[in-house]
Amino acid sequence: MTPLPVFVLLSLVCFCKSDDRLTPAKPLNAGDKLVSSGGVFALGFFTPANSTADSYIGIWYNKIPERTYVWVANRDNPIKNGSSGKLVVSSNSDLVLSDSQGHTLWTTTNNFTSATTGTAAILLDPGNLVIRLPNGTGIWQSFHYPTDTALPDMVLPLSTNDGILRRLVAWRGPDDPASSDYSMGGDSSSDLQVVIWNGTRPYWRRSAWDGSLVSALYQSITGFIVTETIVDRGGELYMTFTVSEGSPSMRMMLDYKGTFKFLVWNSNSSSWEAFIEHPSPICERYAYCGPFGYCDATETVPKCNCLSGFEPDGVNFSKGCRRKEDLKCGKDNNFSTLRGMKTPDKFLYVKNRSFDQCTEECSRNCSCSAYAYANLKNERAYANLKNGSGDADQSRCLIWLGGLVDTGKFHDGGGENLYLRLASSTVDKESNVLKIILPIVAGLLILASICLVWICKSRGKRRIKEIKNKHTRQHLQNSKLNELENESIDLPYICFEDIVTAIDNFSDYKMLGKGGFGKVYKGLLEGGDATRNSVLDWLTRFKVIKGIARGLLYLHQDSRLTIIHRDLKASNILLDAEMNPKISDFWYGKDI
Ligand SMILES: *[C@@H]1O[C@H](CO)[C@@H](O)[C@H](O)[C@H]1NC(C)=O
Ligand SMILES: *[C@@H]1O[C@H](CO)[C@@H](O)[C@H](O)[C@H]1NC(C)=O
Ligand SMILES: *[C@@H]1O[C@H](CO)[C@@H](O)[C@H](O)[C@H]1NC(C)=O
Ligand SMILES: *[C@@H]1O[C@H](CO)[C@@H](O)[C@H](O)[C@H]1NC(C)=O
Ligand SMILES: *[C@@H]1O[C@H](CO)[C@@H](O)[C@H](O)[C@H]1NC(C)=O
Ligand SMILES: *[C@@H]1O[C@H](CO)[C@@H](O)[C@H](O)[C@H]1NC(C)=O
Ligand SMILES: *[C@@H]1O[C@H](CO)[C@@H](O)[C@H](O)[C@H]1NC(C)=O
Ligand SMILES: *[C@@H]1O[C@H](CO)[C@@H](O)[C@H](O)[C@H]1NC(C)=O
Ligand SMILES: *[C@@H]1O[C@H](CO)[C@@H](O)[C@H](O)[C@H]1NC(C)=O
Ligand SMILES: *[C@@H]1O[C@H](CO)[C@@H](O)[C@H](O)[C@H]1NC(C)=O
Ligand SMILES: CC(=O)N[C@H]1CO[C@H](CO)[C@@H](O)[C@@H]1O
Repeated sequence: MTPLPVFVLLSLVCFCKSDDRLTPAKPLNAGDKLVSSGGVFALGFFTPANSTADSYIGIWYNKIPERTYVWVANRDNPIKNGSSGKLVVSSNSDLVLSDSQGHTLWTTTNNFTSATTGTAAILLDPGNLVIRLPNGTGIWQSFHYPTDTALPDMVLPLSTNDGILRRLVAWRGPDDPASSDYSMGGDSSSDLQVVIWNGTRPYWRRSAWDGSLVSALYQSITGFIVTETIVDRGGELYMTFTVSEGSPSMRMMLDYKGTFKFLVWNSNSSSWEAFIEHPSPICERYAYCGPFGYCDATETVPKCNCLSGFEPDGVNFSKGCRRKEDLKCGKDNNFSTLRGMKTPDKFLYVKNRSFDQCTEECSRNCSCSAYAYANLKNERAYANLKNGSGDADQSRCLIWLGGLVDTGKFHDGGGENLYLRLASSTVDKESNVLKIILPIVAGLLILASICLVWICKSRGKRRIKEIKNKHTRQHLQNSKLNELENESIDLPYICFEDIVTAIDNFSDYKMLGKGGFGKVYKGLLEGGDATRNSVLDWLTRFKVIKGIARGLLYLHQDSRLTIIHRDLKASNILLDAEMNPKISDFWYGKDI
């Protein structure tokens, strides 16, 4: 008779101290809950606010007063009618939820038939419920079966190689955990992009992965950092995010309206605050601006615009944009470089191509309207590759045949170069003039400066000779001579390393364009530019104008080559540090 009270007492002790695990001997009954060892998350039965008597098994934040569910086991099969459910670890190492009539409402499908009496289901502090065999091997985890929420360090595969669809699927309503039509996950046709689906139709799409690991970064005044990344594990892409130590609770979720949100818990206001939302603004919705239109986030109020070389087709963007000038197949086409773009959808992913081969791939096919290129194996990605794909192809050549839909322009320096095919004349009219002319001008300038240096040097040397002759008996210091020799060069000397630094080692995103004479990059020398762009008072302007006139007179009359400029305009006038104008971009031809 005596052992029984002791047993009852023991099990009472067990329940008073919230446990973090279930075992075959200890099921979870209505009213019980598991609490992770650090007290961060809790798992138990719940009935949503404003709902009927249906109840569910879920995981929620244990310390946050506003009840927030991050995972629901039986979202599409609730425990009906106030019946009391029961969650047990079965003899074949599965979690099984059943109602009071004994109907199975939800179960995992491990079906381990070997003897596994010591199996336990444990709720961990990151919010992950895992099933572990007695020897510690994990055989199932809730992080692999997300509902509408992703937590830090949870990994969402963008491809579905194992046949299991892992998407965030939104709740049907604020109080209804059932699966709705909105889901978010990898686009199985390419594995390169994340899409929010409304049923089978895309509702929002992220730009195709370009190899950069950090696609979003948030830093608040309190200094915590969250990085949302895509991880390449041997050719398979995963999306995940991490937060810095000591940061408040954060989660990524798809709400019942189909909006993707990145939320942080503000303990001061005791509420969740969204710091990233998609689609937002409205023109970010999938294909909202029509073919060849794009959502321009660089505008104060983001709105649809047409890609360069295109004009609206009709009064609004419902039909997108049409070419200002039709393409003639095979000849007379050029590519215009659009920077900071979200790559359009419906691309063809051509494997194993260099940049030039990718250009060629698009040039030679008349129906190709654009291309974009990235090297997925950039340094950061490479350093983070887990069992990197070795020599596997890391090029990402995307080409578009036909219309460009769902394009955008980012306001924050994100995005990549999109090379858009246009009729040559359109390209010229648009922006390419500078790109073609600049290298020529640069070449001419270099030639001119070499001549100048040579002339000055020989003059200087002659002068030095004269001085030497004149003052043969005078004691002339060597230093004076050197000074004279140096004085004759009035051009700034810039070493190659500085140029490499200024243009980020010939980085693609510093490239303005490509012309017949080579590539043109935009660079800022250390300590250069951007301080004087507001000092153009009228006196300075007048000085500039006079300088230009003087320069023109020289070109037209006084120069030995008698040059006619033919393209004098503001963008061809360069200013030096003293605001002296320099005329650039002139031609010398025998025919004029
Ligand atoms: C329940 O519904 C009422 C009215 O529809 C609403 O005002 C209230 O905020 C809801 N409560 C919760 C917790 O959603
Ligand atoms: C729910 O309970 C009510 C009364 O208790 C009963 O009439 C009804 O059939 C039950 N519904 C289900 C689905 O079990
Ligand atoms: C579990 O495995 C056994 C033997 O492999 C099989 O007979 C049984 O149908 C399986 N049960 C489930 C629920 O899959
Ligand atoms: C643990 O046990 C399972 C089943 O008995 C076995 O498959 C697995 O290899 C074991 N793991 C380790 C680390 O021993
Ligand atoms: C999602 O699709 C349904 C029809 O399939 C439509 O009624 C609804 O407006 C769509 N939602 C959004 C946000 O566009
Ligand atoms: C909460 O309030 C404290 C004190 O006013 C402030 O230092 C802290 O930055 C606030 N935290 C947030 C997340 O606003
Ligand atoms: C765009 O214009 C078409 C034709 O004029 C019209 O039917 C459609 O409703 C308009 N769409 C919007 C969003 O204004
Ligand atoms: C362009 O490429 C597509 C896809 O590879 C192909 O179907 C089409 O025939 C090509 N067109 C030409 C003119 O080469
Ligand atoms: C993969 O990584 C693990 C640990 O990082 C290492 O032990 C293993 O050798 C790697 N495999 C390959 C094929 O590189
Ligand atoms: C890529 O193409 C080169 C030839 O251009 C070939 O040698 C190499 O094997 C290819 N790599 C892959 C991964 O297909
Ligand atoms: C700058 C540039 O790429 N120009 C090319 C424009 O297209 C014509 C004809 O295809 C080419 O000859 C030019 O080189």
